[in-house]
Amino acid sequence: MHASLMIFDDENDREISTNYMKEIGISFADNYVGGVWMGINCVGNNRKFVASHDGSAVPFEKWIPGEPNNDNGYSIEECVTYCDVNGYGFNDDSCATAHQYVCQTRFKYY
Ligand SMILES: [Ca+2]
Repeated sequence: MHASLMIFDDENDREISTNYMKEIGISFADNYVGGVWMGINCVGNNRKFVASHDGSAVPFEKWIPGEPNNDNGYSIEECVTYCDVNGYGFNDDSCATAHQYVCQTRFKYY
């Protein structure tokens, strides 16, 4: 199937994908808690966030103001969620946290 966790190609893709996620019932409840995993992380990459499926540059980023913050040093945050905070955006979060997820099967930049 060649599926990976979702990544947004651009702002238009972000808007379309956000509307789709709402349509299929993803609630985005409780701000950071209701975030959805994205196919972006910096595991083993010294805080440089890349596409998790192939390590390539992330085509589009929209971080929540103040993020990524690595939990201000209280824990390690190397994975990324998409949250309904400040008009939707990315948060770096602990990879061990449980979150909803959405996969995509094709990438625009292939
Ligand atoms: Ca964070």
